[in-house]
Amino acid sequence: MDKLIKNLLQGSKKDCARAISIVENRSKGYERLLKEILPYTGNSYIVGITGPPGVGKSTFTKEVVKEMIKDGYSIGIIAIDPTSHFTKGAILGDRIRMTELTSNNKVFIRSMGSRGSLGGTTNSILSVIKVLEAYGCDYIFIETVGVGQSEVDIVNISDTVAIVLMPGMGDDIQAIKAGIMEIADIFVINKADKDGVSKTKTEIENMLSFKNDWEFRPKVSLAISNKGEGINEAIDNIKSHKLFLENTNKLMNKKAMRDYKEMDDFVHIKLEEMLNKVYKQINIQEKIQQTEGSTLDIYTMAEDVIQSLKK
Ligand SMILES: Nc1nc2c(ncn2[C@@H]2O[C@H](COP(=O)(O)OP(=O)(O)OP(=O)(O)O)[C@@H](O)[C@H]2O)c(=O)[nH]1
Ligand SMILES: [Mg+2]
Repeated sequence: MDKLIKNLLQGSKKDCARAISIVENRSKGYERLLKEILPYTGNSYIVGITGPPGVGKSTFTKEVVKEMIKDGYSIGIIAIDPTSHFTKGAILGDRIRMTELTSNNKVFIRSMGSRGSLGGTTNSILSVIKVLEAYGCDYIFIETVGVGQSEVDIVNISDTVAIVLMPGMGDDIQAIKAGIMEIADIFVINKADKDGVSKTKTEIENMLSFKNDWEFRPKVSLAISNKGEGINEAIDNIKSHKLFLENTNKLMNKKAMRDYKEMDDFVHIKLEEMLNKVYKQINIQEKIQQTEGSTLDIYTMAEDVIQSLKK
């Protein structure tokens, strides 16, 4: 473990991958690992990339990352995979269209299931972010599908949320309007080579003008990601939102919220562990099965469980 931590902090990709697996699966030693890397965390800027399926989120992210590594930044990419809890690294690069980045030393790519690999209620993404921070990522990009319905709550995780859309999504925009207004910091209309770009842009601008007391009015830009066009403008927009957060002390608040959430996740994990122990001790399953037929006083039973938890 000492060696793993040392190598992780020195930028070993292999050990970063191992450390992520440990915290993701909450395997033996994960708490110690997180505690020891804590002093080296908190320095990454988190960008959430979200939007409907197939609009080009991965292609866009890949192009943004390609530009940013030219400027010397180290980047982490987490793709939240809603379909599978276990996506093997080998097919990941293909699936999220980032094959050409996987061998780059400045880029670390990882896919995660949306509900945590243990199938529990808490997702370990905040702990995975900590590992990537310790690894030395300047920016961490998190790609999720869908807006407002994703199990991983991208707003509470990200410093900047970029919503990617494509032309001809009028109805979709209507459907997700409320959600979008709440969470978007920048908009990217990708596939600007397709018909209907200006209509979609007008729709978004109109939607934004319903509100006139923006602290930071989301900027809307166009991109043709598969040709690498419009990428620098989107990066500028991300950076101008970052500057806004820094100048208004809001960046610190976001980090504090993430810390609170991670702490709360840990409390829940610990409580769940304790609860499972108590259930085992008092043979709860058996008790419930034995009383088959008669009315079970589940309320008193629940109170007994809580009492046992307190012991
Ligand atoms: N015409 C056009 N096609 C694009 C553009 N950007 C991406 N594509 C294509 O759109 C398809 C989907 O791109 P992805 O990047 O996988 O989209 P995604 O939003 O990440 O998809 P999911 O993760 O499955 O939701 C691919 O075939 C891309 O090559 C673009 O600007 N114009
Ligand atoms: Mg994708």
